[in-house]
Amino acid sequence: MYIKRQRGWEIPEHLATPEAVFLSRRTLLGGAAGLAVASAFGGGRAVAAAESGAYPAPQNGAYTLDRPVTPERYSGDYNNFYEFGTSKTVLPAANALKTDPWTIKIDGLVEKPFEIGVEDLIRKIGLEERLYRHRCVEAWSMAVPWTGFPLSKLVALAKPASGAKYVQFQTFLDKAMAPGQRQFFYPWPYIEGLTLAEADNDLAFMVTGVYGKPLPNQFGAPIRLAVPWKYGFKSAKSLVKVSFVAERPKTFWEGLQSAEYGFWANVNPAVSHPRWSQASERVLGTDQRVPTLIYNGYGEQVAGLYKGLEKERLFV
Ligand SMILES: Nc1nc2c(c(=O)[nH]1)N[C@H]1C(S)=C(S)[C@@H](COP(=O)(O)O)O[C@H]1N2
Ligand SMILES: [Mo]
Repeated sequence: MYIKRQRGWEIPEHLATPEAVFLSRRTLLGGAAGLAVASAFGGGRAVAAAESGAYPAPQNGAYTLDRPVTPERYSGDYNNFYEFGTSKTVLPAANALKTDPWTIKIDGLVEKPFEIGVEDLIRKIGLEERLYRHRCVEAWSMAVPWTGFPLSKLVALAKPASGAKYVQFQTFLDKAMAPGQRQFFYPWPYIEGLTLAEADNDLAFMVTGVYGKPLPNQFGAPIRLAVPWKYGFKSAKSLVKVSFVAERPKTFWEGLQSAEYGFWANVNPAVSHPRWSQASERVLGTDQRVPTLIYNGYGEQVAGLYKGLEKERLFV
């Protein structure tokens, strides 16, 4: 058992039984420790982008929720960010993430590769707020007000060549900053990918803020992806590179355990993870389970993307 827990690809199993952990954390939050955790949310990171005057951004009313927004005291203290550890409490470790300055590279099959500072990118494209659901493959979920811009706007800026079929997302690689990256058995850096058509879907969102302010580190500052119709692991954090490529990227989770974490990873309550059901989800900050919806409730916007791909393993 001990060895199993040391292996990255076994860790999701123990994370997939978060009830005990979650309940004990709630007990903690009721006490003095909760105050300490809550006050840590302010963080130093908010300062730089707050100066840019970009937050809070106007809300795009097209993206509404069927449930309340998850309070930050729950979503901000229950994160997956393996670069900073495999527990859900990565907030203290993520303080080590240095996000200013931060540039992102756009390369691969594009008209002309470039590198741009996140602040410049924000100024160029502009920001909006959207209320999105988020469904982790471990069967917990939240609803959050992300601030960012449609990924399609970045695609337009990149001007992909005709041979580009996929978009690959890469997280930073810095062992000195991120203790989790010293764990050699993980295939760092964290890589994710979408088809170009998925990237161009209006729901695919590049996120630079949450709760009306720049992203606190543990959410994947200063820029991450949100792909709300797919399991949460597709939404890669702290991105340094977006590459336009001809072949399907080999993702971090496929590298660890391809039998359990596929490329498409669309949310589907009818297709169980090999080790647990996906039929329902626990909503962070509540003791309730709610039914999980196909494409996490976004089928109207995205189901069309998968016409003709029925033979693929679309659902984890
Ligand atoms: N770089 C990186 N991105 C990542 C992860 C990670 O460990 N590293 N975890 C993923 C998973 S499994 C989930 S559920 C979401 C969690 O996002 P949140 O902490 O904002 O809730 O981030 C995703 N993006
Ligand atoms: Mo996840």
